[in-house]
Amino acid sequence: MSWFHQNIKILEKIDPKVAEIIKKELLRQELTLELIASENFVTEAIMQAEAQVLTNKYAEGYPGKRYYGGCENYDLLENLAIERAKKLFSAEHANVQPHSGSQANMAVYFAFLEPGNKVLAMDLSHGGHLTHGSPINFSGKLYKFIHYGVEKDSEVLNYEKIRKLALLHRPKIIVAGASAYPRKIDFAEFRKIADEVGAYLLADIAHIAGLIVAGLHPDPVPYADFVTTTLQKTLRGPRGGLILCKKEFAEKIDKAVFPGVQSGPQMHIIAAKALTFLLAKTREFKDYQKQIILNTRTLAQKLSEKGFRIVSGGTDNHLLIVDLRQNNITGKEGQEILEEANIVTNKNTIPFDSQSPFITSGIRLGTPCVTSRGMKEGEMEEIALYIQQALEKKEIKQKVIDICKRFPIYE
Ligand code: DSN
Repeated sequence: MSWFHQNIKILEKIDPKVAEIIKKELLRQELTLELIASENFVTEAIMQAEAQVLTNKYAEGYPGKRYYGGCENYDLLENLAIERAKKLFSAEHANVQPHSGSQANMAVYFAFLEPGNKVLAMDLSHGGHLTHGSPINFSGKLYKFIHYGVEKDSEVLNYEKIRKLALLHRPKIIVAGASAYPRKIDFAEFRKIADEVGAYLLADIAHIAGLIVAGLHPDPVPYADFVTTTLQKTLRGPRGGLILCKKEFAEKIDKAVFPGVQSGPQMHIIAAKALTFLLAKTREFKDYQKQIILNTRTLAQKLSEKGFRIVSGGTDNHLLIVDLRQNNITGKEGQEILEEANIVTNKNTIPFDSQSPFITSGIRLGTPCVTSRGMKEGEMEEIALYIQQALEKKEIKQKVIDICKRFPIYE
């Protein structure tokens, strides 16, 4: 009997309804091609770390300075996670408590900005993130964000234009990072701009953290004052956040996380974070990240050969954006048609999109999940064909199920 079935036995007896939904979800994950760029499949070891008695404890504060008794094991655990994070990223200081990437960003803003201060960040519709100043997010409501975007023709960042915006607006923080940008980000260039205007530099590497620790993307740690990330994407860890910073900012960052924006840390998640940092130092992890890049490049190339327009002409990382305008369907329709064929994607704006974020003109595809299943370039070629055939409304669901069965997630 598999690990999964053994671990759900008690729940099945006590709450069969919830257990049934979880079992249905396992089947959905096993039988669909998951191409959402921000998702991944954790190993059973990560799930074991998350599902432990550590969930029972309040450990507000930090190692050696807790507000509750009985925290000796939590001090050991949090110190272990902190030391591993610092070593993995070669960072001076790490805070492993943020519950999410949004809360990690919130803590940095809270530590170094006053309401109304200016921040320069990437436009959400060009690939940025909600917490980079969207007017419907706390960031855009509390602070005055100015946005840079990509160029209309090349669809890549123009650092000279970003510099000019920085000189004009003199932001207090510059945010470098994205959730839908398929190209490399030049953090050294961002540092120069930040220095010229006296701004702090925040690198939000939530999407590309795995590639960075594997040495496959420029590293922001030597350049940025603060680096934030999630662990559940390319890092293949639990859902949660992390902040790295220079030693001189450590106290302010720690105070901003707790008691500034959070109370009790989720210690069971911190156990899984510690394990993620350990695994990310292995040769297997580096090979996995290399395969993500090979797979994404192959998927982009094969789709392009089939006539699809890929935003910016390709990809350097784990994701690509497909512009569906010439296929006469919106991103929303594309996502829905693909889902009918068990291919899971998300609709995504393309730069200068005329459609709303709810409709969009594109879809975002990423390969971390299918790479975790063991798929390689040959399978990417198959997937590109299935995407084309599904969007042409051909019946290919069974073929998608067959390829998924060849690459089980949890044996
Ligand atoms: N929702 C994540 C993404 O899909 O990129 C970012 O928070």
